[in-house]
Amino acid sequence: MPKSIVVLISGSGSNLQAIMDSIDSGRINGRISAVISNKDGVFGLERARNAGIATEVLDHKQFDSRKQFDAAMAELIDSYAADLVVLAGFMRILTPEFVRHFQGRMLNIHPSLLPKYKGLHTHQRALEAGDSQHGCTVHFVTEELDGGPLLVQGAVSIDPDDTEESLQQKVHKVEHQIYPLAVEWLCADRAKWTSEGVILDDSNLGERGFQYQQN
Ligand code: NHR
Ligand code: GAR
Repeated sequence: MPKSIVVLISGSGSNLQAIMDSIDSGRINGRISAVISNKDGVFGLERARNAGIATEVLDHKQFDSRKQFDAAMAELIDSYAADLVVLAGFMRILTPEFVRHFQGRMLNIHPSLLPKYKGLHTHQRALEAGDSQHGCTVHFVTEELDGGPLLVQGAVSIDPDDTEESLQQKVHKVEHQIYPLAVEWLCADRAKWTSEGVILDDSNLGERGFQYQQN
């Protein structure tokens, strides 16, 4: 059975698009049951509608607390019988209750080589630190912000003339390669998070996850 995937977004949804394209090409054994945004009017919603995918807007400002917002969102996601929840540029921190409910079946893509630069403004921070490398990481979501077990990461080099924008563009390109790959592995039951760590096929990936080489 193809897996039911629910994608959470807050913005342009280019990672959502990369996953939709990979489904269309037959690489991912799954279907996107719904795209949920906490912001109305974002381009990611249009991408989903253009592809005939159900969309939902759940505006966090309409709720009295994070807890209530997350409870409503969990219920909405469950109504689509999600096997996998994919955070694709989703910008609201999730409560422990929410995270526990989807533990082991919720992924996030973060624009840094975790465990470096958890949180926001990662490109700027990598540049200011004078790093020679930067990148992105797909990880399982846990209560610890950007702190869950790593599944796959892809690196890019930082060149002397890179700016925040140029670096962000380079990282985005790799995001669009590694996120569909991670979703493919989970939908094929090839990857999972166990008490031993993150497993791909029969090998334990270790602390840093699979190291993707851009071609
Ligand atoms: N929630 C949990 N519990 N654990 C994670 O690992 C999460 C998460 C929610 C989102 C994505 C994350 C990222 O990849 C993510 C991972 C938003 C913020 C943030 O500070 C930080 C990290 C991430 C997403 N959000 C502000 C807030 O108050 C709002 C910022 C805004 O709206 O622009 O929620 O980087
Ligand atoms: C991506 O670069 C993703 O790594 C980042 O937001 C962008 C979303 O782009 N995520 C975060 O910063 C999470 N806090 P997209 O909407 O085009 O996929």
